[in-house]
Amino acid sequence: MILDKDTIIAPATAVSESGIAVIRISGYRALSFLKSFFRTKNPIENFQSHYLYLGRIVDEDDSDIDEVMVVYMDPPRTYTCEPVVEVHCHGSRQIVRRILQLAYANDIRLANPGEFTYRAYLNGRIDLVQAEAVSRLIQSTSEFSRRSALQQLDGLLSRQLHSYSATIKNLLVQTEAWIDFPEEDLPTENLDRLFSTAENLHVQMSDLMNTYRAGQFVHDGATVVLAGLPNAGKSSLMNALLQQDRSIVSSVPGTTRDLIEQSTQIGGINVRLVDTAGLRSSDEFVEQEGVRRARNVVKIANLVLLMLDGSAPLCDQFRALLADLSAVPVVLVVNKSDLLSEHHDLSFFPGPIVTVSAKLGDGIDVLTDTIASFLLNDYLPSSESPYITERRHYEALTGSVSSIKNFLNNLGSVDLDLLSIDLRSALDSLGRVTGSITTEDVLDDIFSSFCIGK
Ligand SMILES: Nc1nc2c(ncn2[C@@H]2O[C@H](COP(=O)(O)OP(=O)(O)OP(=O)(O)O)[C@@H](O)[C@H]2O)c(=O)[nH]1
Ligand SMILES: [Mg+2]
Repeated sequence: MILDKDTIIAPATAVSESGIAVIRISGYRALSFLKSFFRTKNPIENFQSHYLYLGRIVDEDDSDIDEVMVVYMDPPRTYTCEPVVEVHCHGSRQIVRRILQLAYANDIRLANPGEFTYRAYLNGRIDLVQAEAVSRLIQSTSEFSRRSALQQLDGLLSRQLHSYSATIKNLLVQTEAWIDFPEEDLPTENLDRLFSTAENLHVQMSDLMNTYRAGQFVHDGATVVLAGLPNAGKSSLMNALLQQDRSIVSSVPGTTRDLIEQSTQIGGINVRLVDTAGLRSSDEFVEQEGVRRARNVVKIANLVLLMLDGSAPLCDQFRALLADLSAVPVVLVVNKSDLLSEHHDLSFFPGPIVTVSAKLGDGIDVLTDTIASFLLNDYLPSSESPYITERRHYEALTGSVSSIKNFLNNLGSVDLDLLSIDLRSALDSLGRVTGSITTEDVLDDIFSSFCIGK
C-alpha cells in the first residue's frame, strides 16, 4: 500500500439488512461528492464540521437514492487527517451499492482493507502500535481483550515505548560524546551513571516483555483441560464452570469418552474448556481411543485442571498421573469436598491446590480466580500499566532488550563506538514496533488483516 491522493470510499458498517449503514469517504473529493449528490436545505458551503445534516442522496439524474444524514469532517480533526464524509443511509445492500457506484463513477475508488487507518498512520495521527490496536479492538471477543486493545489505542503502550526510546537516545548521546576522549580520561562516575540508567531500563523493558504470556491469553484465549481418573467429577466440574448441563454425569466410571469442548469466559478471558475421558487403561476400544485423545489434548493445554476425588484414598494411579503431568501447568482440584472425611496430605504437589464440590458448586469462585491469575501470571490488566499482546511487539522488544544487555556487558570493556552500535540496534528494534522504522512487508501484513472500511 502506498499513500496516494485518491479519494476512497467504503462501507464502515457490515453490509447486511440493518437500521442504518454508514459509508465513509476520505480525501479531497469528499466534499465535492456531497456538493454534487446531496440535496439539503442548507448550502453545503455553510456546513459546520462534525455536524449531522438531513437530506437526500440523488443520482446523476437527480433522482433520489435515499434519505440520509451526512456529516462532513474538516481536517486535520478526522480519522485519516484528510477531509472525511460519512453518509448514514438506510441499511439496505441496494442503497449502499448505489451510493458506492455513484462514487466510483466520480473518481472515488473503493478503499483497500485498513486503508483509512493506514492513512491515519501515514499522516502521523497514530503510530503502528495504535493502528494494530484498532484491528484488535474490532476483533475483541472478551472483556480483557476489549480493554487491552482500547488501552493500546489510547497510546499507553506507545508512550511507554517512546519513553524507552528517549532514554536510549540519551544514553547514545552521552556515549558518543565521549568517543573522542582518551579512555583513561573517562570520568568513572559518568560511566556508573550510564550503567545504572541502562540497567534500570533493562529491568523495565524486561518486565514489559514478560507481560506477553498474559497478553497472549488476553487476546487469543486459552485452552483449559479437565483431566483425572474416572469418576473424579470432571464432567460435573465442566458443567459447574459453564453453569449449564453440557457433559453427561453418571456414577459409572468411564462415562465420558470423547472430548467435550465449550468456549466460555473465565475471569474476563476467553477459555476453551475441554472435558476428557477418565485416564485409565482399558481393554475396550472406544474408551482406549477416548483416553488417547485425552492424553493428546493435555499436551497442548495452557492449563490442566487435574481432578482428584477427595472422598477416596490417594491411590498409586493418581500419583502416576501426577508424575506424567510434571511438565504441564497443573492446578490440582480436590473434588467432592461435601464428602471429604479425611484430609489428604498433598504437600508434595508444588502448584496451586483448590478444594471444590462440583456437585454443590462450592469453591468454584476460588477456582475461577486461580485459573485467571494463573493465566494472567498476575499481570492483571490495569489502566496504568501497558502489556504486550502482539508477537511482533514481543520479538522486537526481545531484540531491543538483548541489545541493552550487550551494552551493559560491554560497558567499560570495549570501545565506545562499539557500544553505540548496541544502543542504535536497541533503538532500531523499538522503532520497528512503533513504526518509525518499517518495511512495506510489515505494513502490508498488518493492514491487510483489517476489514474494508476501517
Ligand atoms: N458428592 C459429590 N459427588 C460428586 C461431586 N462431583 C461429582 N460427583 C459424582 O461423582 C460421579 C462421577 O461424576 P462425573 O462428573 O461423571 O465424573 P467424571 O470424572 O466426569 O467421570 P468419567 O467421565 O467417568 O471419567 C457422579 O455420580 C457425580 O454425581 C461432588 O462434588 N460431590
Ligand atoms: Mg465425565
